[in-house]
Amino acid sequence: MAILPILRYPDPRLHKIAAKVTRVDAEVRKLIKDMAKTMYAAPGIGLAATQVDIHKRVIVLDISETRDQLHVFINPEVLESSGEAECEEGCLSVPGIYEKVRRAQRVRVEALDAEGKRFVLEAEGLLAVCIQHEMDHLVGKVFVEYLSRLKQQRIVAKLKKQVRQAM
Ligand code: GNR
Ligand code: NI
Repeated sequence: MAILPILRYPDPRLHKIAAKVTRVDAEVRKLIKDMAKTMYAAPGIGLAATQVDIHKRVIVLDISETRDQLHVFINPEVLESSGEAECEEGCLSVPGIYEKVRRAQRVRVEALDAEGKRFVLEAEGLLAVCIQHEMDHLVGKVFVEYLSRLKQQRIVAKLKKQVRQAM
């Protein structure tokens, strides 16, 4: 298993559109293992393949305190969403930035699991937030794009400063 490098906003590769997985084969299962390892090491509660520069519709997620409840979503689709909720979000591709984002409160999602078996999950709360955040990554959207232009500019400046100071 490998820890993969995570792309950082405003890397243009974060805006690529992920393609549907046509077969859940050994290569996809290897990707899932590497993504899980990368997410746990970061540490984060979710990771989309886009963030590790693999443009396939694959998400891993674990919101448990114990870090032992891995969820895998391949080709996820939202069947239904309802309500509104605001949550302070962060992103491994936007390190150190936390901002409130409004999303649906509940989502019903259909996806394939790591074995390629279809399932439907009803989520609310943090799980619903995280699923929507990760599904946005798969269509090239980063959470800061919900914020004002001014806030986005400030975030880019702050991230550039972080990179400069790390050199
Ligand atoms: O680790 C993460 N925490 C988080 C907190 C609030 C809302 C969404 C998230 S997802 C994020 C990991 C990540 O960047 N996934 O794409
Ligand atoms: Ni993210």
